[in-house]
Amino acid sequence: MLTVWGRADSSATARVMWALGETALSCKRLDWGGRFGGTDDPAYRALSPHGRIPAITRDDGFSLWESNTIIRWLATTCPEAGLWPADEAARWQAQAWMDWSAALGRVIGPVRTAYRRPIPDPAEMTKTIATAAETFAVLDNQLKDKAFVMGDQFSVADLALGVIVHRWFRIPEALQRPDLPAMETWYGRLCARPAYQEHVVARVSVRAQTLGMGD
Ligand SMILES: N[C@@H](CCC(=O)N[C@@H](CS)C(=O)NCC(=O)O)C(=O)O
Repeated sequence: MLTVWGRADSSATARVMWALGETALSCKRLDWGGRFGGTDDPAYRALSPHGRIPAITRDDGFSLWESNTIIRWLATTCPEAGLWPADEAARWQAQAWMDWSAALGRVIGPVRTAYRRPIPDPAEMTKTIATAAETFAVLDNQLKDKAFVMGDQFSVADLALGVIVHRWFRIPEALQRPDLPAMETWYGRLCARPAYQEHVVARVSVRAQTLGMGD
């Protein structure tokens, strides 16, 4: 049995739970990190050296940390799920998109900080959204003539990027985020996947949204 250590509303945990939902592997998840604590426990640090969530463990002692690495492991452990492109070029391009996902993470953070301030500064919101849009436009361009990041086949690249893009579409519409139509169409395709609905849409940024912050 596989165990995922991480609270369900963490974006990195949601990414792994979504990936698991795309495979036939069963798992249990332990609430860990954030308000649940536990990340400084020495036993947890042995699993996750940086004390971050998620980590996974298997009953035979195997363990892993870093969500994108866990996704790579899952994709190669469950080849029948078809998440790991068979073609060599597509496989390595997918790795590049996975690594590049960190660039999206870096630009969406300041946007969220700006619009969640008790008294938001309109100039800060406009500037951070414009900066983020330049980076998100790179993904929009990649998706222009494709169903998924690597083409027709859903893959690890979509798994690495889909949670961060969910955060983009959580930016309140009133803040006039620029249109990125190919990315929006792709986001619609992700939203049609049950595992994405269950582990990402229903979990990530839900709390702030119910507070009316549109997060
Ligand atoms: N690059 C790491 C990032 C891990 C990370 O920063 N996780 C956040 C949650 S999304 C965390 O552990 N925050 C502290 C906490 O929840 O206690 C990964 O993808 O696994």
